[in-house]
Amino acid sequence: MKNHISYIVILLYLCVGCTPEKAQISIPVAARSLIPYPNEVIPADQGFLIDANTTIYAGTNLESQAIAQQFSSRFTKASGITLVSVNESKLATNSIHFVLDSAAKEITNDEGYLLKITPDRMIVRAKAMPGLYMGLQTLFQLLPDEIEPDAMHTDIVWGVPGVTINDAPQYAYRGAMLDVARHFFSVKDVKRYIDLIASYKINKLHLHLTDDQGWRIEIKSWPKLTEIGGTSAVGGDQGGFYTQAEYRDIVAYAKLHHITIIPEIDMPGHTNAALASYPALNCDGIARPLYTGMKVGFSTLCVDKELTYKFLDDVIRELASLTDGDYIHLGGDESHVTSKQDYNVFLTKAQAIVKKYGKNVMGWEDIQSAGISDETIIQHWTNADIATLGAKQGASVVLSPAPKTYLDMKYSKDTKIGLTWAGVTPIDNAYAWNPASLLKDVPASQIIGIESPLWTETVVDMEAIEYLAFPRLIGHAELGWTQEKNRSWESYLKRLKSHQNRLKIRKVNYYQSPLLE
Ligand code: TNX
Repeated sequence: MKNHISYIVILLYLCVGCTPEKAQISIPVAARSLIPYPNEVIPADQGFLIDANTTIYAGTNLESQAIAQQFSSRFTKASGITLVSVNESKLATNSIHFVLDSAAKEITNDEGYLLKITPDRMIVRAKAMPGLYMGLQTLFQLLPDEIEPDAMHTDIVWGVPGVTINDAPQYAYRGAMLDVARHFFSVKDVKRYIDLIASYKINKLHLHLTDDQGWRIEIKSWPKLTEIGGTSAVGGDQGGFYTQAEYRDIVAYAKLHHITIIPEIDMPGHTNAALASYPALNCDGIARPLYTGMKVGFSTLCVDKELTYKFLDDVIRELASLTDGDYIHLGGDESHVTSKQDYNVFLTKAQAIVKKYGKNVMGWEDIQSAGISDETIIQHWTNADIATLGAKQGASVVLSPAPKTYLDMKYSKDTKIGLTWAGVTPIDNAYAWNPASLLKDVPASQIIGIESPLWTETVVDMEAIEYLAFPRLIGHAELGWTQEKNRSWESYLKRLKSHQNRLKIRKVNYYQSPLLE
């Protein structure tokens, strides 16, 4: 492993006339790999050294105190040094500050932040909590790699480059999607995924909760959905589901990481697990057998039955009560055995139910045919013309073009897991595209972000999730956050190469692409 520390100039000397015994440190900011790259990075000569006398300030605001606490506890775990925490805002030297300032004029966005590192202090300033959290992630990236959890290193000089960073995201929606239906993943796995994606400022986690192969969320008024439909998975592998308490735990954990969970109940197709659980949901009243294959497009809810809408109402009511975000995802893809007319009737009714429970609709681009409102988010995955028709109705668009963002596509033909229907996606291909110009006839203002789906037909455990997601998802995080003028494959590749060390420390089973050699 190449050690990039070797080219960092660290000057440690005692500064005459400064705070007694505080050493000075000089580290070029370029020696730290910032991903996603911030809007504005102004390097300074002298940096900050965290030592046993460093104090940490978060004012009287409980939320910013919680951010300071996150910094301290991770720092203590990594260094063995306990930072003294002070809840008043005195600008002492040798101090770290987390400042929530709703009047800060230089910060234009709730997720934006200012970070200033001088020899005397490090200040992260934001006008809202999401910005303070995003600034914290950047601060971690400015510390030595050993700040990554979980081992303790007592021999590290905890130097931070001198720099002023003024940052804010390009897109409000920066998402990852995990398909927990084809294979089920435990709460622990989902939390690990949340930990990892939060570091790259991803702020949405879309959970694909139901599909032909499994129903993964407890619905108390329809218990057989999980008692029966929760038991299967692709390949006859073990099924599973989240109780509502477990799901709430995921939502709360995500919230701590400033990530909103977007739940998806895919319909009217991709519903075999529900059709196997309740015979009455089928038009012929006969339960379908559980399905463990990988084909898509063979199932449909019964559009003409009143019971279908009672079912939907119950499912969406319960799901809405578990959802703290504004959106419920209705799927709507690949309903190949539903007639076009039935599909549109069904989705019109389903959208009204989502509205009735106070949420907005998100759906795959296909749902536009039913008529959608301008509060809808459509997710582009395969057909630019269809997505464009959705945008023409005023909807916002999240981009998940399969050849670029589908994390289940193989890296190369030799990749052992994954699919190839949208091609193979090496790491440069996943990065090198511009969200603003992907859909020629959609105004840039309607593109609200990008999302990277990980479908799990071939993905059976956390190692496999990490292998397919990393490092491609890191590149997508940069596409979602960083302005185009600050992005280039060359710059990103250089940063990613040295960032690998952090993935290793975190024991992420990432794909060591030949491009990283
Ligand atoms: C297409 S993307 C699907 C999924 C599959 C995926 C596999 C979409 C809306 N539908 O049902 O799992 O391809 O890559």
